[in-house]
Amino acid sequence: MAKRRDFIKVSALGLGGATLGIPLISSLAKTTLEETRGDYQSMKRTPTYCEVCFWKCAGWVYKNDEGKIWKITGNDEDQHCNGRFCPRGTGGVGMYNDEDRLKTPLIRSEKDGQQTFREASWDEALSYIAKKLKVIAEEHGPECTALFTHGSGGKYFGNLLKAFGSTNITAPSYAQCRGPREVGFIATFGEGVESPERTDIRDARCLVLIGSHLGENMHNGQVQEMSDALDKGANIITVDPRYSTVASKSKFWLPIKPATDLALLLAWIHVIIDEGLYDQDYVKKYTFGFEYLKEHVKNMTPEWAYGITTIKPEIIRETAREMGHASPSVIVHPGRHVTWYGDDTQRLRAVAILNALLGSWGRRGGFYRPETASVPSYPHPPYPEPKRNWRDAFPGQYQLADLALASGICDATIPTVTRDCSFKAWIVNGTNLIETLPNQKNTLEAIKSLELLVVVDTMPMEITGWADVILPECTYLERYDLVRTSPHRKPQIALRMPAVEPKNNTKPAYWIARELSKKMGLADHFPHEKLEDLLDWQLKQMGSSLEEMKKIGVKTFDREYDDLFFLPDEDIEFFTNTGKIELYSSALEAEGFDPMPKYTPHEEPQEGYYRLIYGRAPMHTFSRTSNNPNLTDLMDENKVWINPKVAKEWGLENDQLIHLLNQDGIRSKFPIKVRITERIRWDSVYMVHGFGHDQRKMSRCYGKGASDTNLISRVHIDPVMGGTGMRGNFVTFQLDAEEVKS
Ligand SMILES: Nc1nc2c(c(=O)[nH]1)N[C@H]1C(S)=C(S)[C@@H](COP(=O)(O)OP(=O)(O)OC[C@H]3O[C@@H](n4cnc5c(=O)[nH]c(N)nc54)[C@H](O)[C@@H]3O)O[C@H]1N2
Ligand SMILES: Nc1nc2c(c(=O)[nH]1)N[C@H]1C(S)=C(S)[C@@H](COP(=O)(O)OP(=O)(O)OC[C@H]3O[C@@H](n4cnc5c(=O)[nH]c(N)nc54)[C@H](O)[C@@H]3O)O[C@H]1N2
Ligand code: SF4
Ligand SMILES: [Mo]
Repeated sequence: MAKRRDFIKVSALGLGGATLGIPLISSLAKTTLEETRGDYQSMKRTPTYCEVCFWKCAGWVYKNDEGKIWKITGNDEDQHCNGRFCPRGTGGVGMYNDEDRLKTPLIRSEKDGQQTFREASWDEALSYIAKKLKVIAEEHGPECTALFTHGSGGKYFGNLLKAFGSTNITAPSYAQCRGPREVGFIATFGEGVESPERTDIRDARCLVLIGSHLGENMHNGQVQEMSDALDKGANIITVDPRYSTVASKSKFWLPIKPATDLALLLAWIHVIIDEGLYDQDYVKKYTFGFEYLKEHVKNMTPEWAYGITTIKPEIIRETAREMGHASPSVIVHPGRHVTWYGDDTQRLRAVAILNALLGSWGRRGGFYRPETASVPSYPHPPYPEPKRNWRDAFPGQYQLADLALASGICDATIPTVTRDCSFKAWIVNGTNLIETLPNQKNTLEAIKSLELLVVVDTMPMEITGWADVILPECTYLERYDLVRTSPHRKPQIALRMPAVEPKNNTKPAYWIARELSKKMGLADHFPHEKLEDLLDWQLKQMGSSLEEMKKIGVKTFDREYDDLFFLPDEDIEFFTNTGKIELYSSALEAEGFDPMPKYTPHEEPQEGYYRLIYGRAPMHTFSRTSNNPNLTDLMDENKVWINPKVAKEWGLENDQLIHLLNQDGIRSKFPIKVRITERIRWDSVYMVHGFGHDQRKMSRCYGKGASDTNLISRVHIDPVMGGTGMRGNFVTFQLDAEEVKS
């Protein structure tokens, strides 16, 4: 068998090797050594899929003779991870071990005139919620309730909410993340990119990454495929104002001026058409609007783009040729967190158009057609028809949004004279909205207008501090969940089952939702007392069983059709109005938007201010891992990256503590250490998202580093689909910072 590359090495890509990789390798290698001594392979193991991020890798949890979790590793059969977990997944056991976890239900109450939480039994907490929801439904209608969710429990609470009479179910992974990408690609190809992304990176000959920092963005399978592609000689073009880890592995690094990517994309389109580098047969056979596009980009030359992007014309031409020569095995990566400047759907349209010209959609080394295993749904009574939904708060707007907007529901919770759709109750499951939605003042105003806020979480995060009732869920290592059925090259399912008993007085979301349904008179919608019963029933219909899945963890099915890629000359009808790939978008035009993307300039920082940009660190996921004992060992605070030229002007030194002050006069709650580096442009500063927690109950991460969300008070809404552009904020420095006392 070929020797497998160690995943950790992948995270140590290039320059990052010196800065990120070494501590990562040494510290993980240490635990791995200790663990191997125990020969974990002979230990008892149970299957799971990881909940440390939303790539959902399937793996095994090994336990020693004392029943202690010893190691979590990947399942070899799993397409998401190919047997290898990332550092965060390996460290997932820290979520279980964290002594700061929520332990029992809590209800907001008053003591000596002060608000506080008191411990409650599950019965009391759930009765309290059911009673409140009933009153709210009688007074305002059940449609006034909303569910914010990110993670597995969403399905159960979603079922409950729909049974109750509300369809306002939303996740921040849309309007704060990949929404514009899905809308831009659906407008072009009639289909979205989905998650995991349908990118055939392993066979790509050229990969273009536009602010998509694979390697720091540690979505497992993609990073592995990128590493394989590099081994096979693929070239990477990275467009990023920051010298990211992947930039160091790239043939070209284009340190673009932030907020100008659309100009670069249009100039690339110009060159590709002008020099005939596009896939002419493909364009002729499958696309609509080529002549309009050609006319549209006629004057968008590299020289034009140079003045906007600061990228030299010859580099724009050279990189366009690089893509053209690799066509169709070239991916202009759609990215994932794409809510940047408010014109994001149009930027992603340009990305989609570029891929269409290069003929990469439906081609090997480009984009494949994923398939998803279909799991039978169980019979339950019909849901009531809601009288209204979140869209009523935005008449005529965001028609192309195919999912509910978390930020939209938040906005529509603040009562105004024009809006009669104000929400009165939120159930928040597995999303730390305070750190997740931009404009914290707005989020808090919405929360203060609520009659009921229920938070289901594992940790005492910021959002729990605002709850009326806190329901402690057990971690993914202590529960069953529905089988994972994500789209991939082959249809596949993965099982999650408990490796250990729930700690303290915590419960799985399924149990919570079902018990609540009983109190609300909606138990008919949860016919299975235990999730295992439902799983076994579903699995048997699919030709497997719970027993089998406990042994194998992952099961792969054959594809229904042999259509991973287009066949040569195949006739294809795309799900667009014209049945073609729309270079000219009829759907956008019908909604009154530009049918072809246009560059419009964005605001620039004033003298003494720098654009605030943010991203991921390989060993953390948003704010959810900041207190994880295993992962804080690897990184326990963020630093603000500042260009040496700027640092010199301000007299800053490495590791000096400073405060950041944004354009609206908002000061970072906590100070942050300076990191002086050539790896960031002089007009921007950079920090990792997920730090600067102000919940004292999280003992390891309280006051460590700064929160980008604190400073993102200005939001540029995407008029097409309502995404929240968050990179139009600017900060300056305040040098009067003092160490935070924990
Ligand atoms: N400023 C800023 N805002 C951002 C981003 C950014 O980079 N910067 N990124 C955006 C993006 S791309 C996304 S996808 C979103 C992500 O936003 P969120 O999904 O809100 O991410 P987290 O902040 O990690 O919050 C996850 C919450 O789930 C809890 N949790 C963890 N495991 C479980 C579990 O098993 N059960 C339950 N019930 N709860 C659990 C955690 O304790 C935490 O409170 O944020 C968006 N917002
Ligand atoms: N380790 C880890 N991996 C993760 C996650 C995590 O929390 N931790 N979260 C996952 C999720 S839900 C998501 S959505 C993804 C997000 O990951 P990605 O979509 O890959 O990246 P972002 O975090 O949006 O972008 C960060 C990069 O954009 C660059 N950038 C900033 N402004 C501009 C600009 O104007 N133009 C260009 N070209 N670049 C710019 C920044 O310098 C930075 O390198 O990561 C996923 N993977
Ligand atoms: S990429 Fe890492 S954190 Fe995300 S699901 Fe996979 S192992 Fe878990
Ligand atoms: Mo995301």
